[in-house]
Amino acid sequence: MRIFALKIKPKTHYRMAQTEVSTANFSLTREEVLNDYRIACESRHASLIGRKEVFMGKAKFGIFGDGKEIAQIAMAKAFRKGDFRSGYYRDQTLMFALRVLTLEQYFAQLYAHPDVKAEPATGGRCMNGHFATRSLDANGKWKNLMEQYNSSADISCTAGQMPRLLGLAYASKLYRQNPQLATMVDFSVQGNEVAFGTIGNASTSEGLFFEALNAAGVLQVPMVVSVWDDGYGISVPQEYHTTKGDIYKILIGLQRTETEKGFELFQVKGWQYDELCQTYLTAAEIARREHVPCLIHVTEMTQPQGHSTSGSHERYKSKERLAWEAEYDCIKQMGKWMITNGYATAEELEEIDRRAKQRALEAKNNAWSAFVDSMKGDQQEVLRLLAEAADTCNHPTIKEQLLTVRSEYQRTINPQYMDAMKAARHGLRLLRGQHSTARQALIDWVKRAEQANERRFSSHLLSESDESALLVREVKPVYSENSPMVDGREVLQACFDAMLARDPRVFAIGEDVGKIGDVNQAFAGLQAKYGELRVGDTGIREATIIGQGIGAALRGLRPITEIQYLDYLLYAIQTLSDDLACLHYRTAGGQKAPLIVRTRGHRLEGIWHSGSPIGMIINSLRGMHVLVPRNMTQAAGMYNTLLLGDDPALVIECLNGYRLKERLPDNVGEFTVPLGVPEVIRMGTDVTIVTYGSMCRIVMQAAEDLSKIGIEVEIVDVQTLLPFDRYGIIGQSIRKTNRVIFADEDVPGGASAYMLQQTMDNQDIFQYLDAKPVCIAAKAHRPPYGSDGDYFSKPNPEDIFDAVYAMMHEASPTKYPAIY
Ligand SMILES: Cc1ncc(C[n+]2csc(CCOP(=O)(O)OP(=O)(O)O)c2C)c(N)n1
Repeated sequence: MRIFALKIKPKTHYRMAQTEVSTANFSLTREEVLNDYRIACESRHASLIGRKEVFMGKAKFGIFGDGKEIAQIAMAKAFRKGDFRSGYYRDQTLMFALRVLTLEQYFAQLYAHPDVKAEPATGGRCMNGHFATRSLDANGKWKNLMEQYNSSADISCTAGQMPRLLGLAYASKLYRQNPQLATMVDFSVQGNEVAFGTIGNASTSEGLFFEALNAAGVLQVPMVVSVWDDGYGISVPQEYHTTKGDIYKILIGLQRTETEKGFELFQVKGWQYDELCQTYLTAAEIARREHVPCLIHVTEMTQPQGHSTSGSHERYKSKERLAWEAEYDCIKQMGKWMITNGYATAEELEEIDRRAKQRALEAKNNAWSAFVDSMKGDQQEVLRLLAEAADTCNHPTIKEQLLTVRSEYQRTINPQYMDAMKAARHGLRLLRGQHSTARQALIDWVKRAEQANERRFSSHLLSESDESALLVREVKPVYSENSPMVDGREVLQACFDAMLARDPRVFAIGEDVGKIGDVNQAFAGLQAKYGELRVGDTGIREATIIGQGIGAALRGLRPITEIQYLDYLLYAIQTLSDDLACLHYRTAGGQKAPLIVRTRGHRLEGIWHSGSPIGMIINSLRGMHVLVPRNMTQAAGMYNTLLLGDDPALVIECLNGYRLKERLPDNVGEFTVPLGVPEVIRMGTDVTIVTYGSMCRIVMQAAEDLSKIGIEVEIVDVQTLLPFDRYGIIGQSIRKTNRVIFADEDVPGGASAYMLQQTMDNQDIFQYLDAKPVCIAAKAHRPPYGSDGDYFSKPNPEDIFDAVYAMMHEASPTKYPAIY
């Protein structure tokens, strides 16, 4: 055993004055060092073999962690059970070292093996290098996260991991500082868990990186960010990415001082094993103990095989650089260090490397066999069914064609599920019109296989657990004689008060949410009542507000994160779409983040305060519920529903509804609005108008005017766009009126078109229509400021009136003569 003194070289600005680090002396046994070297070698061989597999056509794309092994071995030493990782595609060695990824699983992901037993991170849904551990059991219930090393699920978008990282670290702060959470021992022990982040040097140019770092410094959360610096971002060298060509230099201002809170910064070379170990142990200790964020800039990393299988780095790296990379390869340097310090002989290292290669090859073969074998059943079955169909076919040409389909399928190299399906469907095309048991058997197989493939490739978009928000039963609001008329915002305030009182996991954050209780005061007075940790202000940083919520939700909490205005959701839409909405899907049910995102939008004033980009939202947020309550009572009921469920959701309140009077339900904390159930808010016989949100009031106004001239409009408030009308309520209305208008204030072709498509495709309304269905939308531009701007841009009651009237005129020109 050797003992090393702490020898992290202090920079002039490097201070650890506040910290007494117990890792000042640490030991590395020979056994441990040899084991580390073995893991690094296995990881390297996995990368080398993986690349070859892609070039042999056995996988479609490969991106590997070669050149980054040793720093990750060091990080693993500091990583404890209960901790979380939020990183990117280079982190395979960390995952191997933590033993949360086997070599077999690594290759299974490369091949896209669609079975969580073989590929537990994503069930074959993400390309290789997208790591994740499973936080949920097969029933979608939380596992004990304190018994495992945790990795949140990677996404491909560079720096997209940063907002979530902030939230994972923030959860520790809540667990440490909110005593009401002390019983949640499956998620935290006094907030001692560190969130480890990794990012490539080039990706630090992204705004999300700086936003997350700044927020972590403000919040003082236990987050250890590593920048893997190999000098390039694909082909683009450092000087194009970073001012002064050095991320460390430009982050110096974050460094904490004796008097100011901030970060602890470190810089260390990616090939210096012992220094890396010391640095990681030191940083993790500071973060864990003091809740101070740390950043470790790991320099002089390499990329032996280039960026990915898409190209070769010889095209953009100089000969000198390539020679340097070969010499400063981290595994080579670790080997040298081991020999110099007496840990191993050159022969021993060679032997470790030889065995590592063997082991990686063996794992590759195991994974490939398992992948291929998993499809053999389908293959044999379809070949048999096609042979049977050909045997029993009396038509010589068709028989021959069936045998051709069969032999082409049989000759397919590395056949997959789709090849079986293609062959069966092509066979059935040939068998059309025939009545044979062989044809029926093939049809039955296709139906069964469709179901199986639906599970393999399309399951888990939403929660499938018994906590699904879709299972939450309706509880109607109760009113008594004494139920007061209040401002809409007070209904919400009473609802949030009840939520905060009954569930310590709930907290709300956002711009102006804390002290003033949000810009429309739905949280007014609640910070004073529940404290800053439960109802808190944030900086103006929409993406990381969402990330803060995602990370906390991944660790068992129930955040309500607020985006102040719907128009500013665009700042966060990438994180919502790429990270939150697809989380449950991309992990094949392995992780969930039941985050409630609250915002307010639709009509108010001007280009940036009256947006309703609903098409953008519903198209990019599949995997979330998107709720559009027409008033604050409906909103409150929806919040109650969501909190009982375990899916993420976006609730868009009506910006102009907070001061409108509503009756406060007696059971404001308990009543629920079921999701996917539209409400008929006005009965009528002539035309159905399908709408939602603020437009409900506009349409209602038009309906009153139409009623005066004898036209009765039925108004359906869809209430939730995702999910959409699960029980065909709109279709029922159209069956009665035979005419329909879809009205909203999105752009033409936006959510009005979506509502039309949903009812057309799923409710077969075409057969009930006596008139062409009509979509009413806003103009394609955003509304100018002022009342005229609104009137001439967004649908107004007169537009609705005229559209309905035109339909009635078409049906009966004498009864309804033309207005214009
Ligand atoms: C938002 C986004 N832009 C571009 C890409 C394409 N892309 C993938 S990796 C990469 C370079 C990243 O370089 P760096 O952050 O230094 O990490 P490295 O791959 O070198 O480890 C780029 C541009 C992406 N995945 N996401």
